[in-house]
Amino acid sequence: MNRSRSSRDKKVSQPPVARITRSSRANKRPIPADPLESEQGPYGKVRRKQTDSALPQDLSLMSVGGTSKGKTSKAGSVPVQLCQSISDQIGPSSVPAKSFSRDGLASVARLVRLGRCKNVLVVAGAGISTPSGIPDFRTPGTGLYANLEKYNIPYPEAIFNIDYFSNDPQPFFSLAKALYPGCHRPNYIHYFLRMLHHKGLLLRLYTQNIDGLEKLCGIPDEKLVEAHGSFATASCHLCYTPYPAEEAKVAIMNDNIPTCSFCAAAVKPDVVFFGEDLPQKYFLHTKDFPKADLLIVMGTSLKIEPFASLVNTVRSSVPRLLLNRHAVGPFEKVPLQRGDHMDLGDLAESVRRFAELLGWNGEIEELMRTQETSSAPEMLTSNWTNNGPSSGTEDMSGTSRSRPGAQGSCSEDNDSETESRSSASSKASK
Ligand code: CNA
Repeated sequence: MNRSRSSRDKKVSQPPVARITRSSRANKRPIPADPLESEQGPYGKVRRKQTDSALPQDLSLMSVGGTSKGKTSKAGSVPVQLCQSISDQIGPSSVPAKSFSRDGLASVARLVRLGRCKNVLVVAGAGISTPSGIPDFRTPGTGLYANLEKYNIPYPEAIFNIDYFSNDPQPFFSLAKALYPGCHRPNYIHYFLRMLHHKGLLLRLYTQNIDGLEKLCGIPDEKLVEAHGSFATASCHLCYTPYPAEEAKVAIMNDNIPTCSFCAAAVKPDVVFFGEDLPQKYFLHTKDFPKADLLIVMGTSLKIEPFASLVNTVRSSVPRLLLNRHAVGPFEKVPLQRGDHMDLGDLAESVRRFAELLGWNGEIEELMRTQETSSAPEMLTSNWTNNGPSSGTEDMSGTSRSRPGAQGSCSEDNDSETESRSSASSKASK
């Protein structure tokens, strides 16, 4: 079909695509930066001919046990692979939650109220959507990885592995039926983020989530980086020929495999699998993180690279706030670095308390009421399972693959985004 061929032809004339793939392996050594291989990409400096899965700057900062903010780890002495395995063995930090509560939130809320934080970056994960009824990956008992027996796969991550999908797309499609947006609504946490934008403070929200709830609550496209893709578009997993997302959804929901009209391979939603490239929009991080004056990390185990290393790329003077059930990434290091704060426990409760300290709670509740009463569709029955033991380990193998073109577009200089309630509401209800 012409559409396919022309899309292929276009790919040939496109500038080289940066290769940065999703992986939870933290054991890759940094590649020395070669300035000759760098070029100015659409979203900042990107590497050509990259042979590994993450930007050198990401890799050089990578350490599961924690590194200095904005500084290269001297971990030459401790192999990163070792850090990973130790961290995995000890699991969630044993740092007592109470010792960090309130003070951290109050300090950061004070900074925001004083007007010191006008370029806030948020790094989010599956934990922001668990209150909406969507399980995360790793929470023991309820996480997806604990409930994968029914998919008949050799190890949990196989379900998101592109090579495995190539051989057998069925396990992912079974899961996708439950993951497709439409069954779930944004919760208070999403609306808190929306309020951050409404107040003109959100520089960008980097999310690993694929549930689309950030968009659904009204956070505009240009403020959002869906680093692991989404169900909003679909394409051939082999030749990347685009495929109508709605048709793909109908096929998957009816237990059919959508196939590419160009090469007949299986089509999948543009969710980033292990071994696949991250969307080009992800490269906004090279401009955003040096600009940030506050980083909020919420609901993520920081186990998936290169996303996890983002938190180490803000300037060392920038305060970082972790809101999560337990300490993760650089926040596992005791004592915390100066400028780092945590509020450990239930995320929805922490965010509500944070909003109260900021004096935003009433506004958020009203926004939520307006939005959810006007736009909530009939809730569909959720397919989430909720049984079985936790599995645990990570083994991410996968061949790096290059996905041509960026997903969506974004504007870089849309920093004055304070919007009126009515315009915010009308956007969100679309
Ligand atoms: P993860 O590894 O499962 O970590 C989630 C983190 O959130 C854990 O540290 C939990 O303890 C914490 N958490 C969960 N619920 C709460 C809560 N109510 N209060 C406080 N803390 C909580 O998930 P990550 O996001 O770190 O891993 C990235 C993966 C998950 C991405 O690639 C996603 O595509 C993938 N994922 C996304 C969704 C979604 O879109 N909603 C769901 C499941 C998995």
